[in-house]
Amino acid sequence: MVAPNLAAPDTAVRNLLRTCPLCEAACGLELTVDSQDRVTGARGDKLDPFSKGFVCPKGASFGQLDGDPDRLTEPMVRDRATGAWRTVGWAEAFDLIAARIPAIRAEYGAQAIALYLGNPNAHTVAGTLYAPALIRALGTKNVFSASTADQMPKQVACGLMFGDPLAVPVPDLDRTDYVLMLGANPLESNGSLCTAPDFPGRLQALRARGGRLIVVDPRRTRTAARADEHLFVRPGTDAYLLFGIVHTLFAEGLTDVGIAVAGLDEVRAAAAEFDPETVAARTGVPAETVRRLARELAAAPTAVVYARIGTCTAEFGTVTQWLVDVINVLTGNLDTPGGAMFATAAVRGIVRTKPFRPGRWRSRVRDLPESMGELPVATLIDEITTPGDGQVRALITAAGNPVLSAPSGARLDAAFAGLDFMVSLDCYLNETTRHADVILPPPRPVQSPHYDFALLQFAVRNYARFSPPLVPLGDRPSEAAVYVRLAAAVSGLPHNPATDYDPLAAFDELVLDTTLRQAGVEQRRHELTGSTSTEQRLDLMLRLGPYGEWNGGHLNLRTLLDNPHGLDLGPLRSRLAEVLRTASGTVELAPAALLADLDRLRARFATAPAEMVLIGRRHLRSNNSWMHNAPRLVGGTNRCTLQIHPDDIARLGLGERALVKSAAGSVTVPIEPTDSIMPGVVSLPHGWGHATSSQQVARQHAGVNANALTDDSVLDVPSGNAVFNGVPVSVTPA
Ligand SMILES: Nc1nc2c(c(=O)[nH]1)N[C@H]1C(S)=C(S)[C@@H](COP(=O)(O)OP(=O)(O)OC[C@H]3O[C@@H](n4cnc5c(=O)[nH]c(N)nc54)[C@H](O)[C@@H]3O)O[C@H]1N2
Ligand SMILES: Nc1nc2c(c(=O)[nH]1)N[C@H]1C(S)=C(S)[C@@H](COP(=O)(O)OP(=O)(O)OC[C@H]3O[C@@H](n4cnc5c(=O)[nH]c(N)nc54)[C@H](O)[C@@H]3O)O[C@H]1N2
Ligand code: SF4
Ligand SMILES: [Mo]
Repeated sequence: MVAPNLAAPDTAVRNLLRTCPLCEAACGLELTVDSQDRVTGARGDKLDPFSKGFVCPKGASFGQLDGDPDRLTEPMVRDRATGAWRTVGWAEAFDLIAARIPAIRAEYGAQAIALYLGNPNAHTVAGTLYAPALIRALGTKNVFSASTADQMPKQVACGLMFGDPLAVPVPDLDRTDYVLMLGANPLESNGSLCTAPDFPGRLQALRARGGRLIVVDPRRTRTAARADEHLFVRPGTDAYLLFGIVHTLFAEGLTDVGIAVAGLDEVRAAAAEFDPETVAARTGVPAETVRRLARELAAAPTAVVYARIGTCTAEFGTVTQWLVDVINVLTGNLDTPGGAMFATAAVRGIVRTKPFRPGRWRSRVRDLPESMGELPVATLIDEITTPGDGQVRALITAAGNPVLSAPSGARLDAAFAGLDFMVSLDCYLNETTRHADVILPPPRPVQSPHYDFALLQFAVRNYARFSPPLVPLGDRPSEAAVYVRLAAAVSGLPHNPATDYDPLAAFDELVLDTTLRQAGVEQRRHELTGSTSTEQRLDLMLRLGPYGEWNGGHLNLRTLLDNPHGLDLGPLRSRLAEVLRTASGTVELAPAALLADLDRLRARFATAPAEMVLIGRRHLRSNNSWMHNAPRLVGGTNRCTLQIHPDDIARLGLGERALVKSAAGSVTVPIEPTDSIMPGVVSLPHGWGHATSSQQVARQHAGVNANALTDDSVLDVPSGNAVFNGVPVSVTPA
């Protein structure tokens, strides 16, 4: 054995900068990369003007996630007869797909092929810029994504109120005096639809400057424990609570609407029946508290209501999200500093000319409405298992794990086994991708470029940062190239590169041409820079954006490359007139589609609440289903347990494990007694249930699939969103 020469420094070790792609906070990271291109360390980038050195345990484990030995490095093909996997070359993998998908479409039509796009697509350049090419190529209405298991209620509510589902106002965290937060736990999640690195620090700063934080949650979470006040609320009843606040604002003459709105009288009328006394019995929040919240929101110099996943993935998700912004409007806090504001990202989102309209088409089996080009993921199972014209026979999943994340997860597991053909674009062989015929692995994050096209639209401060790939790709295709080649393969177009043909560059050239022409700047094509066609597209979008060089500003790709720690673009600014796309040209305070959902809300009010309901939970060292394979992130408090109040344990005579049953299924799970949860409520984290995964570490901490319990037959009607919180269950000794 040769002793390592410790005296000679490894000159190939370098510190490199990159945005963290692991959650919505978009923190700057400083990575240590060794001579073998392995990431051996990750710290917060102190010079990032937005995250200022903040890092969480996931970001600090970037190296373990990036270098996970279970990550797939080559395409995998499954032999259907034996179930055995073999690795194949890229050309062969795409040839196989090209041989099957077009044939299935020719025989059964375009609807026979479904697409599911998972959450990490929101965190990759490939998912944002190139997944749309695959959607277009497939031409199917059966497009599903994690959005209808997540934020679609917010987008539908904003679409109806502001005319644009991407116009989502965010709390102006750094300037507000008062935050009423419902169904969010940013101390664990670091926030969502609110890009705010070091969310915990920002909340601490709010309180330090004399502001107040009120948290409404059925659990006393870490966020609640740090708030000025925590209010326990019965799961699924936030709409009643918010209506109680709206009622009080009108009843006590506390409204102060400083902007042009339509529908004020209709909102007042809708809130009339939900007086604080009436709603208190249902929500568990006393009437006097509801009144006080209304008065405090109205009296605070600036205030904002912010509600997230606990209120979105609930039976009245869209109505709740609507009421959040109704209150922001009624208290004069929409589009004003310290209130709920719209970010001005350096790259524009999709520019919409007509008002948002949901339900342009409907799902085949359950007749559920499309929103933003997608059908509710809760009905993917029905489309696969219900025979008839248009039945889904082939599926492509990209960066998604619906077996663990969709409401019908456990049933999807069985349904996927019955598909004629399945392709997964994914870095792991896991609970979902094990059903694929072909798995196409993306490169490691450190080999991929990063720009937060989506998340910076929801940032609490205007900011931009670009990270080029830090480690060469070698002979693997980028994830962008995989998307484009997949799109070509399913279309029967040339999908493999040749000496004179690069599918990715050809696609980008087309996009560049079209965009240049539409913007009337074809003659400036030569000014674009970028070492890849993807970078040239980013350069063009930056130049045409609100701060862009071709738009009276200074920003282009070069500016971002010259500022590798990121660029601060200033505090949020009022810009409602720019974002509004409603027919009336004003904020629609009482959209007909939402008023129409109130009958359902009233009907639920008239029925007795379930005795015991299930809610979800997130842990700091976890992210949905796919980070349980990093040894640093599993174990300790990050475990799949059922949180339950000691009174319920005594009442139900529970021991160490419990059998939890819902209308959809059952699981047996260890219980975790805690008085931080309301009696009558139990909480189970999602993303577990790894018994069938090929991820070695995850399998040792398998846990159970919470989505064996969530019921795909119950939906938030206006958005079709899945319901994960407030699921009626029974809990008995196991
Ligand atoms: N019960 C319950 N269910 C829930 C929720 C809940 O609160 N409770 N939350 C919902 C929410 S908010 C969400 S967002 C969804 C998430 O739903 P999904 O997106 O379906 O689930 P993830 O666990 O995020 O799966 C991500 C997949 O992408 C792969 N992956 C990771 N990085 C990359 C990459 O860079 N490229 C590619 N191609 N693949 C990658 C991983 O291996 C994994 O298979 O779950 C939803 N499900
Ligand atoms: N560490 C970690 N970070 C993550 C993720 C993760 O899995 N782990 N996932 C990422 C993703 S995809 C998302 S979408 C975001 C989500 O980010 P958040 O919205 O902050 O999500 P959670 O941390 O699940 O917090 C939701 C809270 O809602 C509460 N709740 C449940 N039901 C109700 C209800 O009916 N009413 C009210 N008022 N509260 C309720 C729960 O007790 C919980 O505390 O987090 C992201 N960040
Ligand atoms: S908070 Fe999110 S973005 Fe920041 S380091 Fe953690 S995982 Fe990464
Ligand atoms: Mo999410």
